[in-house]
Amino acid sequence: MDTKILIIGACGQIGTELTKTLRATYGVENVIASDIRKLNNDVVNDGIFEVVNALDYNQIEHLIEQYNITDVYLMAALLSATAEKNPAFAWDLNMNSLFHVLNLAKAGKIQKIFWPSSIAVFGPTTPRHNTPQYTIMEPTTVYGISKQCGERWCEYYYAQYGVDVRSIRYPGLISWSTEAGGGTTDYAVDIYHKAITEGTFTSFLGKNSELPMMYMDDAIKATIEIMQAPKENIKIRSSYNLAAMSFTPKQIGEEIKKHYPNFTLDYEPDFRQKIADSWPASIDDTSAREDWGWKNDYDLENMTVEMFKNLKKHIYN
Ligand code: AKB
Repeated sequence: MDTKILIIGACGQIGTELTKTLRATYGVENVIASDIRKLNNDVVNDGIFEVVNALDYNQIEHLIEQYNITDVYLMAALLSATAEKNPAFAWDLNMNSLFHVLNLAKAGKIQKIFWPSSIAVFGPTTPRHNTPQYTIMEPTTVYGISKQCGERWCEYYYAQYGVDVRSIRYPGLISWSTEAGGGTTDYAVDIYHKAITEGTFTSFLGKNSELPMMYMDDAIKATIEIMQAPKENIKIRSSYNLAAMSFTPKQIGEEIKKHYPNFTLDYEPDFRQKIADSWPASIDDTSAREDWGWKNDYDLENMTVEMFKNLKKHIYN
């Protein structure tokens, strides 16, 4: 059967770029983008788009039947900072949307699921440097708790019902074309915009707060590669550690100064500092590299070149 894709949460930070790449890879007619709101953007205007509430099982089931969907990418979620402000809704959205899709696969209505996890599954008792695939996991954020529980359910549905669900633990994601969506790592997107528009930036994380990060192109590549990998190569059914680079606000500031020598940076840590302090500084992603051939293309240096090149060409031209 040909691949027919439904993306839930297609207008978000990852969904927007994922939709574009999936349409280019599988054909516009084979990718159905959906989100709770209909924006005036490329996701809505450049292909098939449906309004869908990720918490409505019947709506999702109806779309799956209408379009003969085989693969679902469930990208709808509340991220770490937003989730702390609305814990009950974050839990509801992050968990029940996953259950809907897992149950649709269990019922044989779809063949494959992609569900994103995060470095937020780790907590303050996890080894912070080169965090292993298997280690202590005691997340202290609502978002992290929902992702950790989601991972356990993914593994359970695979083991009990043979549901082909695949997942990666995204680090902080940096993109020039889409806004960050309420996370603790968002400063690393805003800093590039402010370097161009104002020449100065105030970071909501302290200067030595080191976190794992990734350029969006690498994250999209990983997402599509894990979904295209032969089933037998996917040996981990909770979620794979995934890494590309780690840096502090001070280090990204120094990289930016290579392009904008007069750029200034100061620090006013807020409630997100506590979240960042509970997460790893760097990640060991050997399993993803060995099992399905993951390899990043971007580090801090070439990502910064790409960010400024694209922001100047497409946004601030
Ligand atoms: C966040 O900061 O909440 C996200 C994440 C690391 O999952 N970017």
